Amino acid sequence: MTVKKFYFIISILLVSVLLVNCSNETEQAAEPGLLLGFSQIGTESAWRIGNTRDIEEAAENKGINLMLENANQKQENQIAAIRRFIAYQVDVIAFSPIVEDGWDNVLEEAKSAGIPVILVDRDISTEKEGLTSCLIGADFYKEGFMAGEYLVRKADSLGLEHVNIVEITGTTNSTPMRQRQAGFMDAIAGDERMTVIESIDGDFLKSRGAENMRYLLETYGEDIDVVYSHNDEMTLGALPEIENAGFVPGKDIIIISIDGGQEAIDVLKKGKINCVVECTPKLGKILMETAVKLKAGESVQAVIHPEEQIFSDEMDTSKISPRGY
Ligand code: GYE
Repeated sequence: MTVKKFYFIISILLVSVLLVNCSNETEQAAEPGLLLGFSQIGTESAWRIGNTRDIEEAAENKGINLMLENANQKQENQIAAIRRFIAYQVDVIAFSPIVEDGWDNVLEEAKSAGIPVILVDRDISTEKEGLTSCLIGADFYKEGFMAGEYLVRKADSLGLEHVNIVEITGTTNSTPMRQRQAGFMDAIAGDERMTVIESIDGDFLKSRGAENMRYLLETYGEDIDVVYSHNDEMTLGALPEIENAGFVPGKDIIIISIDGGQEAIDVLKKGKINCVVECTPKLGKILMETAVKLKAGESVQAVIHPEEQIFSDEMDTSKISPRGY
């Protein structure tokens, strides 16, 4: 083959690779006209920050225009954001309700404006029908249940006779708080060794995890066998307090957390956390696909739960791949 012929074949190959890439890109940017308003709760955790990033990336990949508003942990800011989305006449509204109650009025307004609403991550509680189109988020009951099942196995393996548990919960009246508690309680209900000595609201915040842990240690000291914390942030706040009080987390006190962010997984690998139940924040892709369907007037699945797993000292933790949040 001559050098000329060689370069000719190479350039034909390059052009075809470019063409294939271009057609993929146009396929991805299929919805340039769709305007999606999304009200995010805030920036309280690595989970939340990862969730926001994932939603931004997914919107970009699909060519969807995203109006993103951060409510800084306040329901009134979320309500105001939804009202702005209605005034802008967005095609679809999505939001992660910080708590379950108090959404009827603003959602009635969205309904009257004919704008479909997607619940992301958390649910609402309402007597009214048809205010929202669907919910995309984790099965929090199952997460709590898996945490409880782990504890029963752990108590078996250590041969414990009495197990005193303190629970640091997420924001009162939020879906993950209610369901993670209910699932956990149901999983340990039949086990007479288990006693929850106190449940306390840590609002999903690291600072509140620390503050509550200090109080719990002052009150119950060495009677505490287990800390069940509803998210990694509160767990990461609680751990230094446990160490300062002279206990070894993961050994003297069993530590159970939820979310599965990288920082908590690194601590699990060091043995200071015993179990982390995964809750994935990667809801962006399915959110965008659902928004496209709703704009087109298609029906969507009422509840979509992502698959989740459990990471614990029962497994080879060195095999856990990077978490991405
Ligand atoms: O577990 C926590 C957060 O609603 C699942 O909110 C979410 C929770 C998550 O900020 O870290």
